[in-house]
Amino acid sequence: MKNLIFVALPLLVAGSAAQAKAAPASLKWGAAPPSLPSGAQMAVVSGDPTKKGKFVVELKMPADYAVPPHWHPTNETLKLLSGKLHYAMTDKIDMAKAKTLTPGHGVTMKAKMHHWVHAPAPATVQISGMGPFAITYVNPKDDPRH
Ligand SMILES: [Cu+2]
Repeated sequence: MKNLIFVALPLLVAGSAAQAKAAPASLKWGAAPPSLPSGAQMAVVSGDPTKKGKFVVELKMPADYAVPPHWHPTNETLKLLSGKLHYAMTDKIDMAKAKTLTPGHGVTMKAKMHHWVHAPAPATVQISGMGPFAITYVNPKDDPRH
């Protein structure tokens, strides 16, 4: 019995350390950059999306939030952390062509590939790629910076 306790304790410690790494408690949330439609919150997990190099951010989208058709100069990898996310690689938002991500699942949008996303209910998505993060809207009228 004594031996079992000595074996179990380090496992517990290792387990909680891994959990802390997966879900940083100290994320600093703020309004998403003006290149994204207003209403979303963003937090940097690692790196700096405005600089050269690898970055990871999380984006919290409210219900019925969409990022209209757009593309990036580099690959963008999305991983859904919570909620539900519709997406497709088309030039117009077309729910009939949408695929659905559920938590734990992801997709990589290749550089320059046109795509859009829509959250029917509040969703949190992890976005990773190589900075600097840039976004060009297929239809300039969709660009919230304009
Ligand atoms: Cu994108």
